[in-house]
Amino acid sequence: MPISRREFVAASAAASAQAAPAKRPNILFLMPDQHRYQSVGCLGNPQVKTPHIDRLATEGVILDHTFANTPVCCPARSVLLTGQYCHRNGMVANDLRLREDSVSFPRTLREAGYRTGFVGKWHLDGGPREPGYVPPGPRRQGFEFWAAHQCSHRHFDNHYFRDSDQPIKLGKFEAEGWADLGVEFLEQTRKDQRPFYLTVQWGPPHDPYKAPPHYAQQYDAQRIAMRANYRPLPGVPTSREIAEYYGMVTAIDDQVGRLMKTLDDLGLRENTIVLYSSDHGDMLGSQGARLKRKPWEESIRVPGILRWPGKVAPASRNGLFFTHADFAPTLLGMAGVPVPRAMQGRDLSKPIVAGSATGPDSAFFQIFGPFAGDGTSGGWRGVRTRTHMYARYQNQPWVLYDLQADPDQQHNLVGQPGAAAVQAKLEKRLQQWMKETGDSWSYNWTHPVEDAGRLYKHRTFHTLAEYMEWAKQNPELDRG
Ligand SMILES: [Ca+2]
Repeated sequence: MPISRREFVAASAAASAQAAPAKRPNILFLMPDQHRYQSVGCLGNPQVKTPHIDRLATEGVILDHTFANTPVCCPARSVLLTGQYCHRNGMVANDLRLREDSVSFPRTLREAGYRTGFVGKWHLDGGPREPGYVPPGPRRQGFEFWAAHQCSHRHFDNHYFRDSDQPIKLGKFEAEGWADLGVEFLEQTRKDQRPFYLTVQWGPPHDPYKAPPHYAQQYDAQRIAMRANYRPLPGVPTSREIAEYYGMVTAIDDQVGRLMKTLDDLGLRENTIVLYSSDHGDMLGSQGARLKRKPWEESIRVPGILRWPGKVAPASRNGLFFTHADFAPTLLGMAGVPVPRAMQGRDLSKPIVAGSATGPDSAFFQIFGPFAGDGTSGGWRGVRTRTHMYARYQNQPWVLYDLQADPDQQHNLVGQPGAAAVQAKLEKRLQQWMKETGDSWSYNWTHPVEDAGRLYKHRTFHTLAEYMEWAKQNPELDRG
């Protein structure tokens, strides 16, 4: 039977009064690629089988307003790592290289005595994605243990690197293969007593939409209930592909269970913070759209489930806005490690532990340029409050939704007389976000740099300006 928050706090206080000074908590951050909020059992979709993630939620807190500020891969990962918005850390386009001197919370944790480990898809190194080796040193941004690939979508046939440029076959579907390496890192705690930060960053359920048969067979495409805003336009995923996506989610879920069991077996459960989230969602045909970079819930909203035994009340829910920019400062706050001043996000560890929703009044979103590959026509900025979502291009407002009356975002209120007052208010809040974070429309770009791999196929760039200069000098190569 669930205990009340009051009983829980009283019991924890009594326990901590007798305890010796606590060792810093370990942190385990689990992050599949492209796992949207709407495709988790405990987050309101009973069609998707996620028993282990659901259990994590009953043992911890659901942070159900967790959002990706820039809902696309490299930018999102850069925000998570640096606690800075993309225009500040430089990762305004997919496949740039994150500056080697970036502020990075794994580096901060390492300096504070943590053992740090990265397993999975890195995607912060820019340049050609294959073979995918990132050498030891500053390009690893503070990670000590390394078993990773820069970026590959070969989920059944991936390879990885440790500290040499010799590729090692993963030999399994990524869900299990990367988890094997996570287990290896965790088992090293038997010999290494330092507190740790480990992150396992899976490629699935990112497309291609294909799960191992055992998982795919758990879903009947004929019986998938499509979201109310699903529109079967050409090129969007079918129910068959959504069934495969769910299969990949369940494959990840099994490995979440395995990693949780490993924590238990090693006696690490009590002093380990576990956070489950994703870099962005997947439209999967909602709004007739595919993939991400969109201002709609299926793209921006991601799972946020955090377990911290004795600190965060089990089976609780907290609706505070928790965006990617807040992850690094919040985890540092939980670890008791000072947050570097260069970070822009907020340390929300106190309200999360207190079960309070006091925090930012809204979430801020930025996309800086077009990508024909998923139908994104250009850069936009957005703000989401508890009641509304608003986004605009530089030259005109784009979408405005009343999320209470229209949670599926099917009635765009932009420019409607009845919505003028709320639109003006959101416009003002958006401008405030841009000003507060140092953003400006001048960070946008229009050249199709993200299409056909232009930005990474031939060489590595840290900035758009560097790339544009190269493209001018090499027009024959810059055809994608
Ligand atoms: Ca991604």
